[in-house]
Amino acid sequence: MELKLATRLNAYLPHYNNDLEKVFEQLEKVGINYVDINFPQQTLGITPEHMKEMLDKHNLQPNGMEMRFETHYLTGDLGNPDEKLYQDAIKMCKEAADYCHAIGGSMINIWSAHDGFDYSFQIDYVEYWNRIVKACQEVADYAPDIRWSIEYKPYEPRGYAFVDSMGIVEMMLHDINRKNFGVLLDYCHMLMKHENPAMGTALFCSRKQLFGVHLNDGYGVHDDGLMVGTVTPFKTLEFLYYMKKYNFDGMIYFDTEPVREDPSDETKSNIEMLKYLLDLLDQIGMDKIQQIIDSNDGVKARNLMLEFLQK
Ligand SMILES: [Mn+2]
Repeated sequence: MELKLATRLNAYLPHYNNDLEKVFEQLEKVGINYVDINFPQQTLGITPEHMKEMLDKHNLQPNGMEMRFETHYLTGDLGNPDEKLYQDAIKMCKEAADYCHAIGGSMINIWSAHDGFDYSFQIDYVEYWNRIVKACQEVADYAPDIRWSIEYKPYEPRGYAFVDSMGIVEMMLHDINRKNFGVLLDYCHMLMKHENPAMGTALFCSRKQLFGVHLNDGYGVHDDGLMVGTVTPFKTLEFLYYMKKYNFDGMIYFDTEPVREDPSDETKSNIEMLKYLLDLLDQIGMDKIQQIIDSNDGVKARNLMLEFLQK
């Protein structure tokens, strides 16, 4: 599996005076080859031509854009009941598509930070649902050559996020009904929902609906954004197993937050761990792992885990 590796630019920017070019220089040094750009924040004051030039100079491929809805959308993004704000959110996605085209990117990930609710009796769920579906159809048809994805999260910053889980996102994709709409799985978000991340890669990747992955780790309550494989290494191994099995060819983005660590040391650690875990799968062998899964035997599964540790 060819590795398309990206990482959070916001982990780097404060260390480099918010100079994107200096960040790109560092990314190239540590082995990152793809970039996702937060829209609009990280494009402000930078023409697409200049962005493309900076990417080319540092041998970085544009994956695409990550939608970031800020305080203007505090009451909701693509489902906002206020018509003006709703139209603003749709327009922002279309502008992201234009920028994405101009830099040669192919994917836009939507994390709707404010779509959700905090109180009972706060929103009309069916109306809200229909608005999100309609907005997603509109942006998908506006840029049919772009792969659009929804990144769900169970809560934070809202008490309840609207699209919060594997099941809801699949219902949503069913209603959006566009081939260029899929899902981006964020590993930490899945832990927060008590989902087993591997179940997500198996189900979505086998249906060709898995467009991207945010890899990280955490303790399941908050969006910790810890380094890959540090808290739940076996779950990470199983997550990667299904990505390999179903030939995932999208980007793996390290959505980690080095607060006290040097961002480049942290990225190198993420890449090292990812490669090590992928190599472990190869050492044991995909067929052998499949045989163990087929036996539906807890002790055999544990034996496999011990074998991973003994390699
Ligand atoms: Mn994420």
